[in-house]
Amino acid sequence: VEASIPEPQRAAWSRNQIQSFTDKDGFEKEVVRHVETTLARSMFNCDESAAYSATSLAFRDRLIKDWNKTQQRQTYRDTKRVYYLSLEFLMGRALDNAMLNVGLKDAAKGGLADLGFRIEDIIGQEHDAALGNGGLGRLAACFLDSLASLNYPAWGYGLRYRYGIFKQEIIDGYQVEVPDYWLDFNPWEFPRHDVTVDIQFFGHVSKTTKDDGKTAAIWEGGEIVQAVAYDVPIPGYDTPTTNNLRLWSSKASGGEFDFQKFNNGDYESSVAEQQRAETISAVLYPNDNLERGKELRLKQQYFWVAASLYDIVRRFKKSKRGWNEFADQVAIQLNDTHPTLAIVELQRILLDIEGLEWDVAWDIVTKTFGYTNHTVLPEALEKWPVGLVQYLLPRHLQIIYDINLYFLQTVEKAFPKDRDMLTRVSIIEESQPKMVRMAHLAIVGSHKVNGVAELHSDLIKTTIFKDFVEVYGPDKFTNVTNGITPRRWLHQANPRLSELIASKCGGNGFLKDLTQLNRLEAHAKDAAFRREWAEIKYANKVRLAKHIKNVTGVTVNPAALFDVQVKRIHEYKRQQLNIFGVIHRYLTLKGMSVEERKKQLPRVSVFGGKAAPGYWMAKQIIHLINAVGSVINKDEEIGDLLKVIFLEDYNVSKAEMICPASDLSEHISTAGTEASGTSNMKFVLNGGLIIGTCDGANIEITREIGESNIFLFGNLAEDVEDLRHAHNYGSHSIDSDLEKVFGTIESGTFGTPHDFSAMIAAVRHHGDYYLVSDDFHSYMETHRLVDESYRNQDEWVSKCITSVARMGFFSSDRCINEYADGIWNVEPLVVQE
Ligand code: 7GP
Repeated sequence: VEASIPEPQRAAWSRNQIQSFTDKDGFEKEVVRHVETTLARSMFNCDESAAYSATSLAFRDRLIKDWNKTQQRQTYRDTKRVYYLSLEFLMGRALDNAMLNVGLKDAAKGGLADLGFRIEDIIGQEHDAALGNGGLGRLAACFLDSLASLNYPAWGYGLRYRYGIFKQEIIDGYQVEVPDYWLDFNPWEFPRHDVTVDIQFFGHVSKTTKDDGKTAAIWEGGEIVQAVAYDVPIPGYDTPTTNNLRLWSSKASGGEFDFQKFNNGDYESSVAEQQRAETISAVLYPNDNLERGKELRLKQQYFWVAASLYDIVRRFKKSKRGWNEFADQVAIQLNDTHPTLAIVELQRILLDIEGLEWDVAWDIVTKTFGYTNHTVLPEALEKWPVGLVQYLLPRHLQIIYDINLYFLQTVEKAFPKDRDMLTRVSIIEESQPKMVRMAHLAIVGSHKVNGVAELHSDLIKTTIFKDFVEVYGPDKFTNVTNGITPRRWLHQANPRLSELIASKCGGNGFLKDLTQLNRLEAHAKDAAFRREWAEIKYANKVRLAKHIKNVTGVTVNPAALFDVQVKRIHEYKRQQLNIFGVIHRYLTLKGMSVEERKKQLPRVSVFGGKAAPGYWMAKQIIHLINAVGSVINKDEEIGDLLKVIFLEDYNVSKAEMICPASDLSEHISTAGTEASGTSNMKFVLNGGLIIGTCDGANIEITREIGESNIFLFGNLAEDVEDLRHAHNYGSHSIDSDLEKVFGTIESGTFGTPHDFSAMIAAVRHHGDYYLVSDDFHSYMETHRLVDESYRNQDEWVSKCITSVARMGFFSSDRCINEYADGIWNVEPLVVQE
């Protein structure tokens, strides 16, 4: 029961609120107060770690006030809210972002300097919040930033993993995984021990007859696990709006122990039960673009979805509105199929608990949900064995069967004689064992389905979801091209470039309206501006070179062309194509006379990215990159002309250092496989050019910045099918330059050839599924053009400036506005203060 407080009292309290600091002196006082009270230390032994803690706590206090006001305002106005359900939020560090978004980084910088610290060192103390694998999780984080910055009433819902994505160490050239325990001290989360939800698993379903004579299902028995909320404030940029990211943590429902067992002397099993419950939110599954059907993963999904829906429904009920208004008040976006059980859970709540009729309930459900697909790779499409769902969630399986029954009835009416159609679109795959197809369930239970770049959205309509376009018509399917937040990926990652841009764009307005970057275009040919621009790029490269020296011991020349490929290691992303290309470059250099060599352009090839622990081929690729580096980097004949670097443990905070330092970045997936890509946008926004295939968002980037500012190569998506077919059924001859590369590897130049034989066999003998050989020649030719182009620095820098000027479209703000208009039907809640 909430205390009811008389209005005059409330008003008095809000007048007397403790004021937030607004300048350097105020900030310093807060830091000292936190060091001496919250941390119980003295300023005399305040080290960097304590200074980080106190600085974070000072900013956290500010955020929490804005957060409270935002929540009050949203509750009071009672407008429609968006809920973004994502199993991954790859947030990175929070402090720098908080300082910039509230506009007090300079105050903090000065204050910390007075106390004897450099702000970069303090920022560097923070552990990344790495609750995600790659693109999908980072997109969710960019969306949260945009939602808050644009004042949308929005919540994120996810899991509070005790272990985020593993830390990667490279030992003797091999990836070694180390657990990422990140919660030692996390000032950015607020445990809400009063916000808990009991989540049921297992058990059985029985039927009862209600007063009105109708039957209802009751799900009973099984076990209960408790979900506890942890809230993370999400500050908008240059606005008081501070939204909430709610992460659920699992806990045994009996409190600390099962006391009965404990008192009976069965101490071990009472502790075991607690541990079993805590296991649910213990660890993030480390696969990117791959689903492996583990029982614990399904438990995670239901646990998170059920807790989130309970919370959403509870909040809706407070408004005392009728169910017919639910979809006018609530929009839920499914970040891929991981939260698809939310569709079934809402139908269950409306049907079994709230007593609505099936059709009425189902109408509400489909109006509420939207589904975003992030990949067409077949190995990533989620399917769960019917038996497993039955065992874990017996009532949900019944509802899934009913959803399928009614859906197939409508399909049958529309396609009377087409049995195959029914088999193809069915939510249940009639295989051995039978499977629940989550993507089909997500489509049937949503009012909109979107892809994440134009090509990808076209591909889902013509391949994996083709039948559904026939069933529902094309309007259910739409495109929302991905975007990135310019706050983190330009202003925070590249402060000097951001400042230079501001000086030509009439201030910082471009950070909220990225299309204002077009004002730069006029300066692309201005020699003085180009010089400043190039100087910043050089400084960023010097910083990266220092980091490379620190962590690998290799000296690289900052004047060389920095060629970067950082992303998850995956055959479809083709790091193997890149490293084969590097070997070819090495062979070419070795074949030259000393005189000829002198004319060549020095290059540094930088790689970074994690391989899923069970992805053997990806680990081989990492090993080859490291093996090649250890030979080339020691070759005195080659010297600065070529260096190969593998940066271990690529993550968000490292990306913030790497993106601003690249001259060229590689986005070279086999056409049709990379749904969008988002790092392509980050690199161009930071004044680098890209080499890439006609895939994902590369296509739209080309359209925006112009063909002459991008290095495209390779086969087109429409030809991939035929080429694969030809490899398998016709003759398949390998590119002759690539054969030379293979020969070199096989001769033992980079260590035991057997270590790399599977990578070569994949191209030579197993159908070259990713078209490495088909694209090799065009890839090498295009790299030659890159070298040629880089020689003319004036023109190169002009291209970079022009490209940045034309990147306005790729802000996640534009993207979020498209979701808001086209899918969620929500409005921003403008703040008057
Ligand atoms: C990724 C896509 O691979 C990437 O192209 C896209 O930019 C990103 O999503 C954001 O839309 N997909 C995943 O990370 C993933 O795991 C399978 O998808 C669910």
